[in-house]
Amino acid sequence: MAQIIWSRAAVFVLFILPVLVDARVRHYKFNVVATNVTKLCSTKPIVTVNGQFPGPTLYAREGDTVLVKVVNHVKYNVTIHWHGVRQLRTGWNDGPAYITQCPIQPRQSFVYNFTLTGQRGTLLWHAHILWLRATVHGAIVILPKLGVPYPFPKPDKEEVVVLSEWWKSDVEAMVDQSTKVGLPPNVSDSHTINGHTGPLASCPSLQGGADGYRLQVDSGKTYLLRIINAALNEDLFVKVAGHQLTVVEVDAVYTKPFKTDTILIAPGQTTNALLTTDKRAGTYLITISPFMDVPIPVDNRTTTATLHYNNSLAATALTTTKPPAQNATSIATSYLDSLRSLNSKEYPALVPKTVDHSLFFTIGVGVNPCPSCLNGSRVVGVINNISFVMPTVALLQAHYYNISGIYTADFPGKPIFAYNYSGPGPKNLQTMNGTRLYRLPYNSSVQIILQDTGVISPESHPIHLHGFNFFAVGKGLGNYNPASDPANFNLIDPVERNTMSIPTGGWTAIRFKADNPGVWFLHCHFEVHTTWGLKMAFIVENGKGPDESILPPPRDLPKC
Ligand SMILES: *[C@@H]1O[C@H](CO)[C@@H](O)[C@H](O)[C@H]1NC(C)=O
Ligand SMILES: *[C@@H]1O[C@H](CO)[C@@H](O)[C@H](O)[C@H]1NC(C)=O
Ligand SMILES: *[C@@H]1O[C@H](CO)[C@@H](O)[C@H](O)[C@H]1NC(C)=O
Ligand SMILES: *[C@@H]1O[C@H](CO)[C@@H](O)[C@H](O)[C@H]1NC(C)=O
Ligand SMILES: *[C@@H]1O[C@H](CO)[C@@H](O)[C@H](O)[C@H]1NC(C)=O
Ligand SMILES: *[C@@H]1O[C@H](CO)[C@@H](O)[C@H](O)[C@H]1NC(C)=O
Ligand SMILES: *[C@@H]1O[C@H](CO)[C@@H](O)[C@H](O)[C@H]1NC(C)=O
Ligand SMILES: *[C@@H]1O[C@H](CO)[C@@H](O)[C@H](O)[C@H]1NC(C)=O
Ligand SMILES: *[C@@H]1O[C@H](CO)[C@@H](O)[C@H](O)[C@H]1NC(C)=O
Ligand SMILES: *[C@@H]1O[C@H](CO)[C@@H](O)[C@H](O)[C@H]1NC(C)=O
Ligand SMILES: *[C@@H]1O[C@H](CO)[C@@H](O)[C@H](O)[C@H]1NC(C)=O
Ligand SMILES: *[C@@H]1O[C@H](CO)[C@@H](O)[C@H](O)[C@H]1NC(C)=O
Ligand SMILES: [Cu+2]
Repeated sequence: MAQIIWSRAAVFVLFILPVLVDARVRHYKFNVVATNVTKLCSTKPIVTVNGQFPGPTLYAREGDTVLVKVVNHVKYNVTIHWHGVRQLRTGWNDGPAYITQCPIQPRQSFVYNFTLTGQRGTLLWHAHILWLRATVHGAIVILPKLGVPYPFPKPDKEEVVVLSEWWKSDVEAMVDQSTKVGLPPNVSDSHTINGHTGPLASCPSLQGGADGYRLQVDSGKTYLLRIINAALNEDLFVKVAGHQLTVVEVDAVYTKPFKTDTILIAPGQTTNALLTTDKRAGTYLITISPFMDVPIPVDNRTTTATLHYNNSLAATALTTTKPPAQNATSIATSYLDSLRSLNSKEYPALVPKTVDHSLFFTIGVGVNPCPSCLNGSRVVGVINNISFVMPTVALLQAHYYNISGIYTADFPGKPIFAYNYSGPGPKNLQTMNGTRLYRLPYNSSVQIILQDTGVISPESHPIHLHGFNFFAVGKGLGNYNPASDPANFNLIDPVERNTMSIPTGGWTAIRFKADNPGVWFLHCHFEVHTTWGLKMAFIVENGKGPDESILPPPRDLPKC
């Protein structure tokens, strides 16, 4: 008993007070294992790292080198992606299977080795193969360099809040089944908050959320919540009854602080927000609920947690709040419109002012014949009408070693023909497929218009680019107009991030500087769409300078 109390205390201290010395190497060991997680109210084992759900938080400071030894003890092939870590010249350690590495096979291991350069804040790590990231994920906390303050009042405490989705049935079996018959996979059975589900009919002890996640706070303090959306397929609204949240950072980039009573967070995104406990002592409801503004099925359950003031009496009433409507587009839009880079002297927004490569990508779905499918056809995910075919050799290896026949570097920079993109699309919904990449010279300035299509249905897609942060310089509804829309671009303080949602039936313009040589994945962070082929990759060539080439691969890089 004493042992348990001691170890809980230790975990708590570690959570809120990571005491880290100056720039150095940090070692972590990730054992990928099958685990029964009792707080999920289930005896079905799930794949975890070190038996934890969510997995361990990786703490480091800006400038640190991180070495993570990943040992695969499960029956699946595994890779881990350090989502948002720039991986300057170290693309071998990025993690997406068959893009930058072959998977770590059962009983094998691999040491990921990367340095955290020019980034500070919260990111996440997650499996990047199959649907394993459903349960194989956790936080990355990058503290500022020693002695460098936050550009906002120092919080008294910090708390990692990982949001996720949970299926009662085995996730891989469920996805295999849906792929076989050509139907969309089932939506999840609950959202989770730090591994706790909401109230579930199948689990009486969790009724009413009594055993759900509880954030214990003292009065009169400021907490930094490091919120992560590790869900597979859902944009989520986050609310805390009676409290406003001050957003200060997204995707490990500081923002201009702004107050909001609702946060919107897409899969793969992170949001740091300050919560001040200046309300009367008591218990306040926290709600996590989906945002989906078209009739596409989602897990529409609201998962709840509670904020408990320490000095409140046991009998204090619960202050509740109503989550936003599932289709609350106006709340989503006004939240997204408030996000701006901090753009201070210390943290400038280095927005590319000119464009060398102007790309136009349509993002959506198509329908291809599938004789073995229930319907005789199946929905595929496409960018510029191409459904991406995963290679069997990692693309970065094929690029580095000049192995031919793995990919072609002829991804089209714009659609083959123009149509009313945001309308229902052309009559013929059939697509192309292929392992086609787009080649970018080192240091070129790139603009991509990400245009949602209305094929089957318009939908907001969270697009994630590996290896870079980008600036979201513009957005709009309907079709992008190259004649009039650029005049409204924000080239001063647009939000800088690694994952950005395209508005439903609209477009987003992003810009980045291709200053990181390697092969870099761009894909929808809804796992269902990635699985269907909504992905592509860039080859960024080496530069001519001494530090402008990709480094040689690690010796222990897994083989296919
Ligand atoms: C999980 O629980 C089941 C049922 O109680 C049990 O058979 C199995 O051995 C457990 N697995 C692990 C990895 O503990
Ligand atoms: C990690 O990578 C760096 C190069 O980026 C290299 O110098 C260092 O030796 C590597 N460390 C290990 C333990 O492999
Ligand atoms: C999908 O959901 C349906 C309805 O809830 C259920 O009957 C079915 O078993 C689920 N399929 C899988 C593979 O879990
Ligand atoms: C709450 O009160 C207990 C007992 O007084 C104390 O140990 C703890 O640090 C307080 N704060 C929180 C956040 O639990
Ligand atoms: C949630 O979705 C289910 C299944 O699609 C539906 O039956 C139910 O009415 C929905 N609930 C709400 C509150 O929209
Ligand atoms: C949102 O959904 C509700 C039903 O759940 C519907 O009554 C309402 O019209 C929808 N609002 C918008 C703006 O589509
Ligand atoms: C089957 O395909 C038709 C034609 O593409 C489509 O309208 C229908 O929604 C599909 N049904 C299912 C269950 O996917
Ligand atoms: C691949 O080709 C490039 C350009 O032709 C060459 O510079 C490089 O040395 C080759 N790499 C390998 C590993 O053969
Ligand atoms: C494109 O489609 C949308 C949605 O159906 C429609 O509102 C719009 O008028 C169409 N635009 C043109 C130019 O046809
Ligand atoms: C997509 O590609 C297919 C196959 O080549 C073609 O039939 C179709 O017209 C194309 N659609 C669009 C929108 O480019
Ligand atoms: C896509 O590739 C598969 C084989 O991988 C092929 O059967 C199918 O016809 C292709 N579809 C199109 C539209 O080219
Ligand atoms: C694991 O990866 C290897 C290398 O790509 C592949 O040959 C093997 O089929 C994969 N195993 C499974 C179970 O998918
Ligand atoms: Cu998508």
